[in-house]
Amino acid sequence: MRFDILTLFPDLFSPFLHAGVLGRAVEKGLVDVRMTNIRSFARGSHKVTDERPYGGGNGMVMKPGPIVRALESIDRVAGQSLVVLLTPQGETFEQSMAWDLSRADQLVLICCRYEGLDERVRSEQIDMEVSIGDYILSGGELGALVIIDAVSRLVPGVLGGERSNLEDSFQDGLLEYPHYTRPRTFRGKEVPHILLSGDHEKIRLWRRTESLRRTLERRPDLLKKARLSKEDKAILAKLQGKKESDEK
Ligand code: J9Q
Repeated sequence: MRFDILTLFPDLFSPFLHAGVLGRAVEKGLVDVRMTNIRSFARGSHKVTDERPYGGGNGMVMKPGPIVRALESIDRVAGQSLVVLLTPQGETFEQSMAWDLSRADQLVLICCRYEGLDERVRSEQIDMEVSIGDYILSGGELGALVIIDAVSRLVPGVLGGERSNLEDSFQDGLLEYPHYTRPRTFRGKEVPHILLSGDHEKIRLWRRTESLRRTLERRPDLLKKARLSKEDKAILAKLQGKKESDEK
């Protein structure tokens, strides 16, 4: 999987690309990340990359020239190559989009700064616009890192044997159950006794129930898309009954 990042701040990326799972994937050559500094494609002695907007108003707009020349300098690999713009106006990034993007051979990620990109670049050169969520950032760099991290984990070989069921299915779209490890008693609090029972069926049922309970309490929106078995629906019905009586 090849990522090309177009940015005015190439120095922001390095530690993320060289630590942990992603760092190992880069080392192994499973993921290739290249950086292009948009400023290198600006002209004149001042290397200006932004300009005041036509029509007036606050803020600056990224000049079309440097971005387009930077984009034209990228060598496009064979197969599916997508140019992605990080922008608050894009489709919201989520795990299903990470899976879709992981099928590409190359993602060219454009990190804009300032108020945004000249509209003529956006409409002509961009395949896809992506937002990482509804908050205001200083630029697209954190979005590019989020995409690289989430997508790389789905590239075959990157997680080796350690791909958890969690990520294969996003736990069927549910939140994770609570986890415990040694010691058995920590500051007076015990591990739930079922987890020490050795009864694998009971443990499975407990974990599934806690997963559903958490999702119902914290992220009921996820239940609409979740893949639920008959057993899940029965557990949920029970939990919902309880929840209603708790609220009374
Ligand atoms: C470029 N706020 O915000 C959420 N996803 C992306 C962004 C963003 C931003 C400003 C500039 C991207």
